[in-house]
Amino acid sequence: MSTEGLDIPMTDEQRFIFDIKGWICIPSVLTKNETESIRQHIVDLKNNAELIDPLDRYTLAGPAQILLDHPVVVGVLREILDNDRNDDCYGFRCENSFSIIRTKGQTGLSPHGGHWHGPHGYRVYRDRIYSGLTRVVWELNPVQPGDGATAFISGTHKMNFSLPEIHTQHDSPLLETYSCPAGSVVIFTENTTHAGMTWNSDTHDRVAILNCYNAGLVQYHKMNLPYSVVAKMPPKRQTLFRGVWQHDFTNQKPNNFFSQENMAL
Ligand SMILES: O=C(O)CCC(=O)C(=O)O
Repeated sequence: MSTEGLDIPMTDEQRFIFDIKGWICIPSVLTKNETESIRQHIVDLKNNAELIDPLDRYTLAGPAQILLDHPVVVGVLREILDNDRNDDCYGFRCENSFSIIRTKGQTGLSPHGGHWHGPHGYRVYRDRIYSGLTRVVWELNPVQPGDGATAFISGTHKMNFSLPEIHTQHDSPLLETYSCPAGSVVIFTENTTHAGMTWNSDTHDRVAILNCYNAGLVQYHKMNLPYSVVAKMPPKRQTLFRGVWQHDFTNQKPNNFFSQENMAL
């Protein structure tokens, strides 16, 4: 079913789980066709990039562009990062995107996480989550139990003591992960300790896109994205890449638009 134009708010259960664990998995978000074309885009980026239009040679472009403000992700990010500034401008911003193609035996980073106290940190204030630096993982192939996708030490986004050395390794018994069909999404605050586990599937690679978001007035990653890539997007999606400031008092202008001059660095 196409979800274009739909408003899909975060559910109370999703909010509860996100707050207690620091991450949620929402299964079967994409259609089969969407999943297949986006997975092919990621595989082509790796193997045949020269055949792709240069402006689409990004993990957030081409068919993967729709993931940036997929209604399921927007519904969650509005609740945990920022509400829309108005009907035409998102409150949160996108600030990084990369993909993973992981074959059997390949491993990602060992357990790490931000645990920041500043604007990138996780907090709850007056019934509202402020997730800080937030990652959205799109699994484009099935993840079966034991395959080994991203794993988390749930609850560490609110931990009060340093992570013991023993839990900074991939064999920490506290790491927990998910299984899900292709086309599912996992959203986590980067304050939760997380790791890229060894991929174990005999039948297929792990193929995933990992997009990163933040509240409107904070930036962690330097984006280095050409203007022409963003210019190909619909206007509201472009506002995910606007500059990081609130109000221009000289010109009496709030920051609720994207332009070549108003693009995050
Ligand atoms: O490789 C993975 O599955 C996790 C990616 C990761 O560690 C990160 O986004 O910081």
